[in-house]
Amino acid sequence: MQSSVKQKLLEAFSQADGDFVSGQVLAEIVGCSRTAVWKHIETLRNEGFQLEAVRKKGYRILTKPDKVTENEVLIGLQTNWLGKEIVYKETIDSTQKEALRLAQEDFKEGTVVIAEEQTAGRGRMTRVWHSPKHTGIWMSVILKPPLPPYKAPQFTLITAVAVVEAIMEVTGLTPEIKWPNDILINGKKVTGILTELQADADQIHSLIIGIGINVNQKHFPEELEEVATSLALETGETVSRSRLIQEILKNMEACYDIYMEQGFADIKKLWEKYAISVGKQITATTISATIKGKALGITEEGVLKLLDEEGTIHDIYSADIEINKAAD
Ligand code: BTX
Repeated sequence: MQSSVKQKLLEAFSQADGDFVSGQVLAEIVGCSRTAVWKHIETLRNEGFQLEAVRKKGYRILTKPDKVTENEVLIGLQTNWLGKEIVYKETIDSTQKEALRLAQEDFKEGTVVIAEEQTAGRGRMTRVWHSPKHTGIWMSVILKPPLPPYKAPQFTLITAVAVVEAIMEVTGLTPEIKWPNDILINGKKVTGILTELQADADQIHSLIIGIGINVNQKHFPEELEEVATSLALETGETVSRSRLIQEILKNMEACYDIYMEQGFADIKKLWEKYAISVGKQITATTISATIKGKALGITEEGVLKLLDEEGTIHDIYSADIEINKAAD
């Protein structure tokens, strides 16, 4: 089935909100015969959708599979441009790698790569990101903002705000942001964000924003047990991954649009509201040094300001942050 046909069918079901849509209406929306509609419905069934067909009433969706296929994400997606093109893979090495490749192939801004499993998921500085099958959200978003490269770190912060608000909305949990790219619940990491860019000296060509969320894992490998958690472990319930993806994309689009129209100020306020490190005594480990001090906040560019014990203020562009126990 062509993706545009799928999209039209799923949008029609989404608008019907659980009610029947007649075969005739579907045929008109898609621009094909009623027999062709029936064939498309069969394809959706093969993907795990449960669809009821009743004579003289038409079709309606009963349940969606807990998968994160393009159809799963498209039905009910409330965005104007973000996520309208979904590239779905059952297994992939890294969605970052694939998104980078697609961005070079001129795929549109707003394209999202989603996988059920990553065999070589990566964090910052070639660290490994554990991405087991069917339990998490492993996705990369392609953005092409017409901005200079120094603005790129702001997108990690925009994404963190969008993800925190989506998790709050879908689960009722209250996650916190640890600068620059971790989202924690009860002190354990539930989400990592990785922003990579292709740019020349003056302008970003594409930003690839990788988002990894532990959703329904019940166990972690030994080395992560102490540091990682999942939404299911925190709520005691299974969480719909597709619903969470939809919420993230909706929030990301809204934050991006605000940012492009009004600048970073409003996003910065939200980020600071959710951040745990601001005002705390922290240790920042950068590639070249370890600095202890008080986190004063972030700048308009998303740079962390750190006041050390000698009274010097450091600009931290990238680091691992530890919040010291003796916080003031
Ligand atoms: P990071 O470098 O801040 O964090 C990586 C560290 O986090 C690892 O060294 C490990 O200690 C820990 N870790 C690894 N896997 C997990 C996990 N599932 N949950 C909690 N902690 C973990 C963070 O990098 C950025 C991660 C981005 C991941 C996304 S997934 C989609 C996209 N594709 C891809 O390859 N990466 C991104």
